[in-house]
Amino acid sequence: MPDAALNEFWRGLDDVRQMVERRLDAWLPRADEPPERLHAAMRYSLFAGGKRVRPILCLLACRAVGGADEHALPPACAIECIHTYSLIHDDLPAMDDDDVRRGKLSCHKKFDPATAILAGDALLTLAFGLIAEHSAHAEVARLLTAEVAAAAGCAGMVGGQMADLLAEGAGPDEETLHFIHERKTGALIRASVRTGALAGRAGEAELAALTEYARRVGLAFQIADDILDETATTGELGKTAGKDRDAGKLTFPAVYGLDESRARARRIADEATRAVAGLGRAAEPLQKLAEFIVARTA
Ligand code: GRG
Repeated sequence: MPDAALNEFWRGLDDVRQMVERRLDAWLPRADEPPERLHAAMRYSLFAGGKRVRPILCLLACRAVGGADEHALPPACAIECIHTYSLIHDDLPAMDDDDVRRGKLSCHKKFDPATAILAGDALLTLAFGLIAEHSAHAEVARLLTAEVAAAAGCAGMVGGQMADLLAEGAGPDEETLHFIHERKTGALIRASVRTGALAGRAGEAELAALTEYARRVGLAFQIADDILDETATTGELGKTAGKDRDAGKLTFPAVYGLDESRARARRIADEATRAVAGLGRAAEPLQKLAEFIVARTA
């Protein structure tokens, strides 16, 4: 459970969250633009109430290296579009088959499976358009495109999802667990931090420190997610609780148990905090965010 100061810090990020919401709203096709059903579905899932952890990481990483928010907004919004697409597709009957997401009906339940597939496809494609169109410099756009493509594709999130599906019911296996988590969730979180740093024109040492931070935060985030799946309610999570265990998923609690998983998450968050200590006060918000991520209850 986060303490009062951590909750206060999380609420204090509302300004960042609202900046991202406004920009996503401006950059997405309007719901009354044809084909209205597609645009309505994209907006329905994108504005269904996500925590915006990835855009926040991107903006805080950019600030940590002295960059302007404006430069981080294209990758921050692009990554949130990709994250939302992954949730829409993950909820489909052919994947995790879930009716609830972000506390609302999942996209294919609100609309229909074909619309949900297309809404996900369109969000993924739009993401790369946002980076190409709104990045301040062509060279930065190139770096961001490569970073995001690697994180979202077969070497990252999609590959992790495939490995996750293949591992269902296979029994506890540490190596496969790490393989899946580094890709399925870790890759996009790592890209959130690294694209923020790249957009802010980080130096080599800054980028290396932030990459170390990001690897650990990605892992800590997923461990916390695995723990919450077992300990929180569907109401708290806004998605069906207890599904991982029921589906025989390879999770941290399945391999290490709940107590050891909690201890590992805290240890990894501490390592994340130390990784960016050299960046000084500018990195403090990232350090607090690492702490919040493992203490969160939803
Ligand atoms: C379908 C290509 C494809 C990939 C799906 C991300 C993913 C891969 C599946 C989602 C299933 C899942 C529970 C993943 C683990 C962690 C995770 C990504 C949780 C959701 O992220 P949050 O907590 O969600 O940031 P909000 O709604 O706050 O944005």
